[in-house]
Amino acid sequence: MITKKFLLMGSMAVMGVAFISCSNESLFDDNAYHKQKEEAYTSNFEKRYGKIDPNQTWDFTTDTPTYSMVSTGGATRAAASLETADFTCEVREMDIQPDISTYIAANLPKGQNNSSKGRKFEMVIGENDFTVVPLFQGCASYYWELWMTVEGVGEYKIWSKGEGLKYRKAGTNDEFQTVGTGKDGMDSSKGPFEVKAPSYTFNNLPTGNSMAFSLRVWTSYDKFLAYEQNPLNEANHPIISSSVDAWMIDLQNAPVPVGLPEGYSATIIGCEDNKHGDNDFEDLVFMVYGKPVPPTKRVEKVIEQKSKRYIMEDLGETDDFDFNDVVFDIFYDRKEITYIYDNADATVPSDTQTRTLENLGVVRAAGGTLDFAIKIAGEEVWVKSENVSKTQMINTQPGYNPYNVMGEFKATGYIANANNVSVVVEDRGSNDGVHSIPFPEAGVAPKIVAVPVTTNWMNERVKVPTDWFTPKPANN
Ligand SMILES: [Ca+2]
Ligand SMILES: [Ca+2]
Ligand SMILES: [Ca+2]
Repeated sequence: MITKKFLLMGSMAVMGVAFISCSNESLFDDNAYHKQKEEAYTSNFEKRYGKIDPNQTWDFTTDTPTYSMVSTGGATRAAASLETADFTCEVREMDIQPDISTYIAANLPKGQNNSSKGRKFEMVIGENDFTVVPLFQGCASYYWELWMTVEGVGEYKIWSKGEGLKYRKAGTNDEFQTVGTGKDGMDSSKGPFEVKAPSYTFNNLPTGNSMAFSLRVWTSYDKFLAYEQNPLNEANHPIISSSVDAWMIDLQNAPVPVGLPEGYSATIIGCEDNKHGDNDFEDLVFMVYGKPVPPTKRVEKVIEQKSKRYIMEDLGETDDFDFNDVVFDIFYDRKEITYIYDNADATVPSDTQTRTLENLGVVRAAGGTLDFAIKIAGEEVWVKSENVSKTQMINTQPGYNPYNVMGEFKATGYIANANNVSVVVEDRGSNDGVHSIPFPEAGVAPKIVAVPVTTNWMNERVKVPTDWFTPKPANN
């Protein structure tokens, strides 16, 4: 949510100037004042970097796209159910032997990052039936449902947290205890356990189609109830934690469970329920089995994007030229590309899907002591004083973090060729108002320049080196 507070205060300050100047004999001309500051800046800039070539432009970036693996999983999406297919699902109860909880205790220790134990995946539906069985439910305060998404069919809810799942310490005659919908899950360090679990056997799903799993996660059971009452309210929508977004992994070294009938194989899947979570992948562990189990496909997602870094001199100190008073990156022409492979070892994808993403701005540093607002296409998108103290210099001291994220904003309307960015800065004096710094025209002393995002900005009060601004010959 962007507020307009900053600019309102700015215009009030300008009104203050007008009032004071009217009541004063010496007429104070705001434009003249800023013009004088501009001239002083140009003069200081040329003293430092030499005479500016009238053809010199200030965008030093190239147009090369970059690729990066998608690291974040479930974006919040609208939950929709399409139970239109004529497949069948038979529910039974299944006894799970203690070998599974022994495996989980050894391989998915609670609270450890276990993401290297498996991979994100899809499955391919075969001609035979297959069965989904929840095996283990860790202790977690979130509430979730296990869903299946089948290409060409839709989404189908398989199971909800706690439903029909019972366990007891192995080798005892204790009563089986139920697992609830809250924190009262199974603690793998207190096992091994014998488990009675519901099993869901699917028949007649379309052979050859892709299938993926997801958890729909609500931060509490109350949130889920709010969703049930008002599913149209976006605030009640679940987070989607999916097997194609690496929130569920097919465990690579898992055993075939003791007691599966002859000839059957199984894939055991660990789930993480929280995108800011511990990645222990033991919040839910379930298996898919069949004769054979539906084969797993490898899925990879990458983001292709172009980028520019804008670094800025805020006119606070006209002889400073560290160009780190505002540093932000814009990622544009963004696409998420999903590569789908026939099997885990394939090197050539059998299918790709592309989704267009919104332009993204990331604020990296703010090495000035004046308040400022970043504008994209004339829209205010980020204000320093709404996020940190305006006088604080952030991430510009030696050893600063070049990947720091001070803030993010949607860069809707950004046009890379036009460099339609500007920064509105509060002036030094309390009555000086604000002034807007656009991306500079060719040949003027720049206060903003665009550089590749791989270019590091200056440490505090270190001038940008002269060769950055060496005049370049005019186009051809
Ligand atoms: Ca977890
Ligand atoms: Ca500066
Ligand atoms: Ca600075």
